[in-house]
Amino acid sequence: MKLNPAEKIDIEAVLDNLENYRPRRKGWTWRKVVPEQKIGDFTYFDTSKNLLNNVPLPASRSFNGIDPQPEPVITTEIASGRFEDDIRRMRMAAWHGADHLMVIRTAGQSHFDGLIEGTPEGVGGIPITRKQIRATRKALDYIEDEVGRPLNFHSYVSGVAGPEIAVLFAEEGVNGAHQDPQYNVLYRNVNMYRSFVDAAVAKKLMAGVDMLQIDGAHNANATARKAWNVMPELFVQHAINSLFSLKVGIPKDKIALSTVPPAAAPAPDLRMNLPYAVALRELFAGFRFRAQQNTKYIESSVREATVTHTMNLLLSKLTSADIQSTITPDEGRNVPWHYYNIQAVDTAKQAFAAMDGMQEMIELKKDGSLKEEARELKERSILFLQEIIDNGGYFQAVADGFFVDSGRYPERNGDGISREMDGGVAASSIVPRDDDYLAPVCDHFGYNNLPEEIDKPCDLIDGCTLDKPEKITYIDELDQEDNVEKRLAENRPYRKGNLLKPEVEWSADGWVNTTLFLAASEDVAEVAALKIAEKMNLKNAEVIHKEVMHPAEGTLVEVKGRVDFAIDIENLEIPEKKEALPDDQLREYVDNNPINIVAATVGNDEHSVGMREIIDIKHGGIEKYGIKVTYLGTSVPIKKVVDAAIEVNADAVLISTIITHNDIHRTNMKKLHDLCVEKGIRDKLILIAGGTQVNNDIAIASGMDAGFGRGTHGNDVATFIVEQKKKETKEEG
Ligand code: Z97
Repeated sequence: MKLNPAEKIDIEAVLDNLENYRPRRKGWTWRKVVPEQKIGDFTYFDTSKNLLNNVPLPASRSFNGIDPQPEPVITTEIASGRFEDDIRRMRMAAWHGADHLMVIRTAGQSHFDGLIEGTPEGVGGIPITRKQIRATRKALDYIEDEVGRPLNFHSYVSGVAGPEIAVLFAEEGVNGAHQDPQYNVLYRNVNMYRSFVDAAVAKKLMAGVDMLQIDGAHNANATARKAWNVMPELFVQHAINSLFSLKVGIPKDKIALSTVPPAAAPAPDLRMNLPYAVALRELFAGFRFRAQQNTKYIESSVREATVTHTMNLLLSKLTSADIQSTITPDEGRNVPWHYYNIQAVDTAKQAFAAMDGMQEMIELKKDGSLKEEARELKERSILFLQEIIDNGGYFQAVADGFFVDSGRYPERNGDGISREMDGGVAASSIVPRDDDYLAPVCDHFGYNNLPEEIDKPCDLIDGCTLDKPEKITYIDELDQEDNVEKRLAENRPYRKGNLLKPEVEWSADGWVNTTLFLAASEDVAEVAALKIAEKMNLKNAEVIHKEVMHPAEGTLVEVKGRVDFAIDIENLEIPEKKEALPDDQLREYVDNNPINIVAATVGNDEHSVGMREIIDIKHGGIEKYGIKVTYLGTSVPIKKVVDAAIEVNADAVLISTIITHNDIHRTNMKKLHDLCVEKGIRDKLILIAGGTQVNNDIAIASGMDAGFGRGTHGNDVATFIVEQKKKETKEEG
């Protein structure tokens, strides 16, 4: 299947014949970095290969649509819960520049003790299943062909079913995963021994298919009461997982440290986070760094989250990031809006483009407080490790509550997470392998009593599922009611038919977001906003953000709510889209064919702003293309306009009417047309009218060649004039 950029991805086609889908590659892919390249008018030093299909940043309009792609892999975390909707988001994210698509299912995956088949939504959340993973990887194959860049698909290996999940991921070509036994122990209360045994098995499988691994240290940041104090511990957590992974067989360049700046403004962000980032990169040189925004400080303000994200991007640039994760402000809003995923990807792309080549100009100081603080952090973390050893080792340290304590080591506040050695999920479930233990499968960890003459363990059974995917038992669905086919049937009219509803989380869910400013205190504004939402017919309305502008003068409120109607797109009258010509083309034409126009605000109208916006060079008006404008001012009689046009031998006349009563705008246009006819110059002149009440149809009906209403820019008018002139030349020729 080849995707057509003008059409939606066909989810039903993705699901078709899924039982026979095989991943076309396994393992992680980095971007193709180009050390120096020319993109548009500029030379870039820190970019990677351009995309084939893409959506550039809005401001690229002024730069010929360029879309420089930064060096680091860019992550977006997609978590609608429905993989069929995630796929559509992934496509949008990929077009904007994401190439690491992370999916976390809505259930704590580690609460499932085994694998689930099919695509259930269940109660209490959605598990990872083979069908969703396979469909997603298959869709990503199409999407990566479309954007022209490999896309890494990523999920999480955790919980007691971790090893099974690792097998599943290895079979299905998942390219990266979080795997850190400390996560299970600290946050999911899985028995500590079991967690480390499982981790060895899972890591071995991940290594076998070249997957990238991300650790779980960021969780201490998000959990600790004073996250900036856990910096020494974060190093310790990274060290434990990284060394363990190396020993199991994952190569260094596939081990990524999940690093999150532990503080955020209003704390003195850089002064705390920069020494930390520097120390981490020094201590763990050779490993990879996955930088992510700290979710702990994300409140409901999109603006605030974006600034924190941007400051974090500066840190990544000043130190390094192999993978730059992007977090959406939805963490603070509890609704995974597509567009925040996309906007966060854009934030990273924009900030990295802005900072391109920065290291050529500035350098971090090698002495002074930065160096001293980095050194101190390293010392504290090494002492922490030493204490763990002196205290009886890792397991004892966990039991003694060493981890996620809010004190800055060696200080301890006694609020760390403590787990019992013989407690937790699946305690006492480890069984020693018998002397004659034999597992005839590849990428198997630990003791295996294999016959000596064998090449590959799975030769004994004529291949395992990693070698021979046809041996995988594919179960399509377990539940005939709770499955993707039912969901797709329900929203098919919206996806494939003519109906359209706003959406946020899932296809056609009807959610909208409204922003209100209310001149009232916070408490009043919140309740009032819900009342207003009710009157606007929004169902299930909820305040998702409020910001005090002043305790008494007013509050900004964002409300989400659901609409229960749909629009039939067949009934929409969609105006023909007129694209403005690119600036370069307009300028070139006018250079070779000088254009001369007369402009005025006519009648008794003193409003000149609209007309000025269209002609003035400062506002991107038509002057900037070299068009010569004779501006006559405001309240100009039509006769004077026509006389001036004759005098300067104008190519076009622009009139504007803002204030209108008794249809004066129509009268003025007709008058202009009639007078031009009377003077015998109508054929030679392009007549254009503008104003708030004017549109193209009204203007044409009133004898003009074109009319422009609200939202018009200089380039729209210039394009019309240039195209008319071209037409005339053709007709004459
Ligand atoms: C991220 N923003 O960076 P369960 N293993 C590890 C984890 O960190 C997680 C899981 C497993 C975050 C995303 C937090 N991390 C969310 C090392 C989750 C997930 O499905 O919650 O049981 O495990 O990725």
